[in-house]
Amino acid sequence: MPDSLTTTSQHISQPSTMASTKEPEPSVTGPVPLPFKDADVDDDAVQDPQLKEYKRRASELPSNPTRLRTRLRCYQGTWVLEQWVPGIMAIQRGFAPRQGDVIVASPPKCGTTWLKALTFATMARGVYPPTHAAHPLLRLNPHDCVPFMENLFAAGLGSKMDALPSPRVMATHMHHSVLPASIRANPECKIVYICRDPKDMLVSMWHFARRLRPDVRLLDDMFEPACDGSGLSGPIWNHVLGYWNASKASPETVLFLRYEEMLRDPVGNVKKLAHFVRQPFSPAEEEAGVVTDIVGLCSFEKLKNLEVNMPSSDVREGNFPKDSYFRRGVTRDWANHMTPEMAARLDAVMEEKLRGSGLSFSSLLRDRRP
Ligand code: PAP
Repeated sequence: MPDSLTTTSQHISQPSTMASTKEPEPSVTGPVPLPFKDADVDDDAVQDPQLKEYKRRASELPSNPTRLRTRLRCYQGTWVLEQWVPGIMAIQRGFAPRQGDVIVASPPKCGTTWLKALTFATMARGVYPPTHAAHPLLRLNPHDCVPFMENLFAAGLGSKMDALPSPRVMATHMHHSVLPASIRANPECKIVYICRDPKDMLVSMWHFARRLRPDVRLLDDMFEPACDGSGLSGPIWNHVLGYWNASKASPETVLFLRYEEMLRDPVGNVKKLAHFVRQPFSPAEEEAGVVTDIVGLCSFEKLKNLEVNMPSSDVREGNFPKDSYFRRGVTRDWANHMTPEMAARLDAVMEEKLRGSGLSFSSLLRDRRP
């Protein structure tokens, strides 16, 4: 962390001091940019017999052949990338949350990158004010500020989380039902969830997958599995419902956000987020424009045009280029790629599955992003 950034802003409401099951580092305030890459593999750790056993068990789960980079496996009723399964098993067995932890949860392609950036920028603003010339989000992709738990634990790097100062921010695509009880039944470990119209999620996922596999087809490889529940992170209705119901039962531990609403009112939603993570903006901060500065720093246009997120930047063999996380950033792009029949069918599936929950994707407002 640069020395020039270590003083805490006078205006900021600090998170309440809390006792924890695992004592946080007292001297440094999190979250901090990651001193590791969550996709880096620790060769010693992957020789760990426990991880090898998880991989063996993953290979025996029901599978769904896809044109994606790896096959999907059905684990505890959820369809996940095979490479994530050992990570999920390791999280279920050994993740030790701390009080103050914040988990960014989402199905893939629903605004994870954006929410990671907003959560990081909001929670780290005492150390890294959003207008600071050396803000980590100006030199790092948001995925390098907030670790993806499944990859980290699958690579045998879960213990690296222990070295991060509190409060920590981490991310997952796991269904709520698959989270370990240490997270699910822990009022001190907060979950910020984001979802999106499944039609836009699918179109986004299709474009993303095509960056590495141009032969992936929207209809056969994405749409049909989404409708029958066997697509990536499916059944998507269960993914959404799990967090929706949890947010209703425990609004102080699960914040349920929607991509379309975030586009419509980013400032209002960032205030909601800050309040939820116990770092509400003070009147002085609001007066000083800190909320709009955070929204601006994390905006699609700002992040997409940073050198670090350009197509050529930091592409490792077989990995997605950073610019693939910033495509269009709008709602209703599905209309450019799906037939009206496809849209009506997926809408009908979702309506039926969500009926009675109070949640619906049919009445979404049009994008009014400033
Ligand atoms: P991930 O699950 O692989 O991390 P995720 O970030 O959830 O992906 O989804 C990417 C989508 O979020 C892209 O949508 P699109 O394909 O429909 O364009 C991407 O453009 C959008 N996105 C990324 N960053 C932002 C942002 N700052 N503001 C709004 N949308 C964003």
